[in-house]
Formats: sequence, structure tokens, C-alpha cells
Amino acid sequence: YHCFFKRKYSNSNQIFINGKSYEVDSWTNVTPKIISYIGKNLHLQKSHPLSLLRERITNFFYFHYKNNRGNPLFSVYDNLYPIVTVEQNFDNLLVPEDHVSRNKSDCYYLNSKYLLRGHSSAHENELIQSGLDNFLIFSDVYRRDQIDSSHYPVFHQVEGVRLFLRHELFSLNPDAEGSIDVFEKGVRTETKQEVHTYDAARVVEYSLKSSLTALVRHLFGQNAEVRWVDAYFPFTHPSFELEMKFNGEWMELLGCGVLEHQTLVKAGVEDKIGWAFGIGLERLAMILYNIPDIRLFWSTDPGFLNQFNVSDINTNVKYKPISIYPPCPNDISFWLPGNADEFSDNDFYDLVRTVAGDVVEQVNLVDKFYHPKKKLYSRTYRIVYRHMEKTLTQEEVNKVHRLVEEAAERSLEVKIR
Ligand code: FA5
Ligand code: MG
Repeated sequence: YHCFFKRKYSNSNQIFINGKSYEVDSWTNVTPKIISYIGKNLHLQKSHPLSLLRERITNFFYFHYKNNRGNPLFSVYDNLYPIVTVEQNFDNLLVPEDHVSRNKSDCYYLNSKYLLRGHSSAHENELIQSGLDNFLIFSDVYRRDQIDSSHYPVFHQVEGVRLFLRHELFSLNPDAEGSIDVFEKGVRTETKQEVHTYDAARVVEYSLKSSLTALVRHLFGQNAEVRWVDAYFPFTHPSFELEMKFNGEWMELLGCGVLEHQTLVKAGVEDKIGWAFGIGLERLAMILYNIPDIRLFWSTDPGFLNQFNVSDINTNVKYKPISIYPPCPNDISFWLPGNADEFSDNDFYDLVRTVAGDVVEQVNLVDKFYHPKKKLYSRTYRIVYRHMEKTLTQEEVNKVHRLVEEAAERSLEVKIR
């Protein structure tokens, strides 16, 4: 697999995807395995839990927000192309030049200009620019990330954006109309931007939080245990995260906030204020349907998919594990080829994903040290192998584990100890 990748890519110096070619350069780090996820669109597959969730979220917004002619306020986009420019993913969203989220170790770059979108927010600018004030975006997003039961390098998000003119923001309070401004030349505080009045910022924050709380109650019922946490995003201020209790632990569901005015100005809008949110669909679905592991969303086993084949999308499906198979932990230890700071954990995680695929449940760094005599850095990772549909034999595990070791020596130039 790796050979194929090297040969194909280095000889031609081009990557071909859907009839378009991308010049390989020093930023290229996308793998054929990751490219193979493009177009899978789980969120559009009939009866897939992510698709059920898309319909339920869409319905919520259609029914709760209507324009004065009684039509749904929000437009829905669910098939925007996942290859975006650095401008779309970062610059338009005011992500600083040196922000960690731009690093090669965090994103899948086709080259220095193009990458697989790391969040649905990458499309905010173009949709606002096209004149939309209220929209939802459902999309697959790609990130180099840790490996565990709630992280996967390809996942799905729904983005929501809502913009208000002054009279729309204060229309619920006719007494205030004409007397409350949206904009001022003020100062930035913890709760507002310098260009916004305190009142406008508070009303938008309230609109945002109450919309999201209502959505969560719509999906999970009145007893859902949630909490708001202050957060930071370069393109919103103030910013928040919503967490929900799942199996006794707080799980982050979404990020959101009041859009930085400059992101609107970049899209040609000067007279509006608004909010945006981005929800991880898998995280919602895991809680809603009791799905214990994020890899299951990629399962093609009818034992999984048939459980979601319901005639009413609001059916309260509780996933029943087909069976529980035992985990097989195996450690891998190696010397790094050079300095520790030239080695990224995500490079190793990607390699494990590429070589071993979905039989890997978790990879954790369990030990690292420096050997002063040998002048070498060591790393030990524990790889937990677990098949979702059968018991793995030790022999099968050994075989995959050896492939991981060989690939690590070959492509990361480490030395197995
Ligand atoms: C964002 O992606 C922001 N674009 C969200 C946003 C939109 C903020 C609009 C403000 C305004 P974050 O990286 O926190 O933020 O991801 C959002 C959600 O995606 C998370 O809360 C989580 O539910 C989900 N998520 C993040 N990483 C993963 C992953 N590796 N696997 C599965 N879900 C993930
Ligand atoms: Mg987050």
C-alpha cells in the first residue's frame, strides 16, 4: 500500500482526484487511504445514523424558523466539495498565520494551496458572500488527530449561521426599536467585540444559546444534562462550547460564538451581526443512539446498519452491540531517527491507520525517554487492536502488528527496539 503511494506520487508529482490534478509539494501529506473517503458521504446514505440525524436537525430548523411568508428560514447545503483552499479553511476565518491548526501535523494537505477541509466553517465566507443570512452546512471533515473511541480522521459536522439586521435583532421588543444600536466604536471585553454594543452582543449570544439548547432538548428530551463552557475560536467572540454527559463523562458536542465582524466584512457584509456553530455529528449520534465507538459509523455490516432502517426518523433507536469482542493490546517501541521535536505523534497515528485500518481501536503514547549514552530518543505506543465484528486471534494481531513495525521503520525511519 505504501509502495503504491510512493511510486504513484513521486513519479508523477501529481495527485489526481475527480479529474483535477494537484501538484505535489513539501506540504503534501494526504494519504490514498484518506482520499478514498472522499464522496462516501455517510450523512447522505439512506438509513445511516448520521443521515437520520441530518434529517432531524434539518426538521428542527425548518419548523422553528420561518420567514414572514411561512417558508423555512434556513437553507441547507449538504454536498459541498471537501477540497478547499487555505483561504477558505483559515484566512477568511482570521486564523493567524502561525496558528497551530494550520500545521501539517493537524491537516491533510494536497499541497501548499489546497487541503481537505478541517471544518465546515470553511464554507461560511462563500455562502454569506452569496447573500445568505440563515443556512446549515452538513459536511465530511478531515483532521489528523488522536485515535480513540470518539476521534476519527474523517468525521462530519453541521454548521449553522444566522445573521441579523438591526431591526431583525430587536424586533421582538418593539419598545426598544429605534433606541438600541447594534454597532458602536467601543472596546473589546470578555463578552463583546469593539464594534458591537453590549446589548446587541447579549441578544445574539442569547439567540445562539437558546437555539442550541432547544435543538438538544428536541433531540434528547428535557432531561439532557448539558453545560456551557467558555472557548476560543479566531472567527467568533465571545465563543462557547456545549458539553453533554455521556457514560458518566462530559463530552464536547459543539463550538460556537458571535461571528467576528471582520469575517462578515470579508464576505461583503457590514451592517449585520450574527452567530455560528459547528456540531460534531458523530458525537451527537453516539449519545443519541448509544453507539459506543466512532469506527462503527463506517461499518458496512448489516448487523449495524439494519438497526437504523426505521420508517420514522424520530424513532428512538438504541444500538445493540452485535457482540463484544476482546481487545488485544500490543506495544511498539522504537528509537527516533533524530530530535524528538521533529517527530509528530500524528505521523505515527496516520501510519497505523493506513497499515492496520479499522482493527485499531486506540493508540496511546505510554512511554518516552532520552538515552544519554546512545544519544537517542525513544517512544513506546500501546496499540489496542479490536475487531468490531469478530474475535481476533493472536496470530492475526501479530501479523498486523509486524506490518506496522515494518512500515514505521520504512517510512518514519525509526528503529524498532
Ligand atoms: C470547529 O471545528 C469550529 N469550526 C466550530 C465552530 C463553528 C466554532 C462556528 C465557532 C463557530 P472544533 O474543532 O471544536 O471546532 O470541532 C467542533 C466539533 O466537532 C467538536 O465539538 C466535536 O463534536 C467534533 N469533533 C472535533 N474533532 C473530532 C474528531 N476527530 N472526531 C469526531 N468529532 C470531532
Ligand atoms: Mg473543540
